[in-house]
Amino acid sequence: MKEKILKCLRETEDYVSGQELCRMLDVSRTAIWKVMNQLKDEGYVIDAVKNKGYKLIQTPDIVTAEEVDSLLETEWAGHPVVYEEEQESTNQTAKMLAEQGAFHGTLVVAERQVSGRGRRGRPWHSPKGSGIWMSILLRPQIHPMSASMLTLVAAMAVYDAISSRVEGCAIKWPNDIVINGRKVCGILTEMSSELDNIHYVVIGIGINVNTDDFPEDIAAVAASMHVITGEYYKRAEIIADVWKSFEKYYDQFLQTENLSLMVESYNQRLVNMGRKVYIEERGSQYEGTACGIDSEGALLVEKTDGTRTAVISGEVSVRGVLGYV
Ligand code: BT5
Repeated sequence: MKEKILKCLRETEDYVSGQELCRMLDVSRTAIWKVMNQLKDEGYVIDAVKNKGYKLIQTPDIVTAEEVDSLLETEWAGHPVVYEEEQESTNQTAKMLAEQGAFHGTLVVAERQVSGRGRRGRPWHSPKGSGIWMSILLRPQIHPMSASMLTLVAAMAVYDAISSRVEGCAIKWPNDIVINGRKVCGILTEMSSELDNIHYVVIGIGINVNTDDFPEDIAAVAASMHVITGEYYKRAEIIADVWKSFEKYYDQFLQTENLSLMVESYNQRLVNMGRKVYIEERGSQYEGTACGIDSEGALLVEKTDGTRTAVISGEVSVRGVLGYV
């Protein structure tokens, strides 16, 4: 009921009468009054005027299920939203829910992760109150070999949401979003499958939104949207934008089971494009020039001897010759 009331307050410019809310939601005035008080406790500023009703004046920067749900404009992505303030890792929670039979589209959101993870178990800094730490559960009817492309599909969606607020944003293949060469977002895709059948895929997304400072070990590579622009952002609005875009790109991906419908746009957003990159792959290292991705999501690299190779994401690290990008 809380998210329905929030949605209604959001969609109405003027005051919404208590009576109308009662009628719409088929509940008592006392029930409405209680929810209004809960919302105020959570930081919403609501003006209540006798004989006029309620008007939403200001919303807090929180990522509760009700806040996110009242902003989502998606058909399936983010339905339902599962919020728990503190979690080990939202990927972990999403995998657990998947094992219990949760639906395609279930979105897990945390305010803080105690044990956020990147690829190969690397730690992901996920402090309270400043970032977006979320994971979506997907049950795609695709070949397991195609699943790694979903990281790139998610990167397209996150790029849309960040670049509509901050200039200078780019994708660093395969799983980062960078601004001015610093990492603002990382994506971790995990899968449970048989050889030819996917049980589920979990895409975890971490975005540094309002983070002020970073621990020493990542301070040189990491940044937040706030550090770059000086602005503060409402995280739930960004979450809603990410999943709206994601549905669009996911549809395009399913049409062809590859990235051919977005490859051009992806390459325009690619920070590595035309740049020297240093590749570390299964014990071997080489340099080359990145020439964009192919429709399967592999990074095409021209080696110094002129030969071209397609680097598949996974057990590979790509960085700039002189540093992170
Ligand atoms: C990633 O791994 O970039 C994937 C990160 C995915 C995080 C999300 S948050 C929600 C969900 N739940 C999880 O537990 N994970 C996902 P990788 O490419 O391996 O990069 C990891 C490296 O990024 C670390 O070794 C650090 O150097 C750096 N790093 C750690 N925390 C960071 C942060 N907050 N911002 C920028 N860089 C960070």
